[in-house]
Amino acid sequence: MTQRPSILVARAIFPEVIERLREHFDVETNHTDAPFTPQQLAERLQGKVAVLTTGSERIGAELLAACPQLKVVANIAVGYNNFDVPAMTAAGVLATNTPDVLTETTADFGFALLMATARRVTESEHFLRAGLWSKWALDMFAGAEVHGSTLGILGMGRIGQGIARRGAHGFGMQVIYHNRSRLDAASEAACQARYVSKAELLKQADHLVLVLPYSAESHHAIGAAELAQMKPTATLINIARGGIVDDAALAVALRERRIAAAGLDVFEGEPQVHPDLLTVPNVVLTPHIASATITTRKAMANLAADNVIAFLTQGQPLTPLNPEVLPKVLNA
Ligand code: 8YV
Repeated sequence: MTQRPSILVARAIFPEVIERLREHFDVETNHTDAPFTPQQLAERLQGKVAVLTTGSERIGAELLAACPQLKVVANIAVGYNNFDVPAMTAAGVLATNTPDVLTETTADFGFALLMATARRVTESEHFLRAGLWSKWALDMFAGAEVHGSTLGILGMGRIGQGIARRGAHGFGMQVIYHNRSRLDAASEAACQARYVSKAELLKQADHLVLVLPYSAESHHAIGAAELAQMKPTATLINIARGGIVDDAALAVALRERRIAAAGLDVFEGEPQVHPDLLTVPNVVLTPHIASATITTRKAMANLAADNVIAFLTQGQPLTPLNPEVLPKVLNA
């Protein structure tokens, strides 16, 4: 009997997805769900041909050199800044991610965070829970208008377009966006979005939502200089990645009311959060949950599993990031 391939699932995922993987492979799981250190990950990967990862596992040249049997790394995430894709390609290791299945759920959350931030939902709840509500007042927790306002989107991929559609069609917002490349006319029309420069976006947006991938280029795309260009009444929403915003500069801008409020689902160095963000009242903070519905998280885990199964059994991954390695890996 030929030996079944061995694979690792680096974090706890849904039991039914593990069962599907076990129909094809010997599967090692992470029972405790504690993220592995780089050294533990390298040890666990000895003899494994595949691994399902999340944003907490970094895959770079050093790890790849220590794991010569590895053929495929399937990220349970659409973002893949935890991968060094050129190093994976050089090592002949396939990388996959989970696009599409989380688009609408993540756009829903982007809008939820925008509304909670603009309308001061968590700030007013903290006030109420603290027993501070003694009388109603006309201007109590008066926030910013959402309907009819100007929605700015930085990064106009699938999720950015989902947020734009919600803003334009659901809330009658004027949608402006900036992106590395301009959308085609049909896509702009579908979300009623107008392309502007980054400077115009910062200047005009009442609510600015960040949905761009993290890279060296987008590191601190929003820092003190950019925050200074925004309206003092504006809100900033980050559902993309920590590191795109300079969190220290944002905390200063929030404290000094240079912008009205922020909603953050992602942080530089998460799960650590900049201590100054924890003490300013005008920020809504959530622990990287934009794609977190059971339906969507299952779809993401299943797509990562399908990538590994389809690649290792048929040589055809569903959503490869570096398909150019396929001939090399398949002929190895
Ligand atoms: C993931 C995300 O849940 O898909 C992404 O890029 O940020 C989230 O949806 C998270 O990265 C876990 O891997």
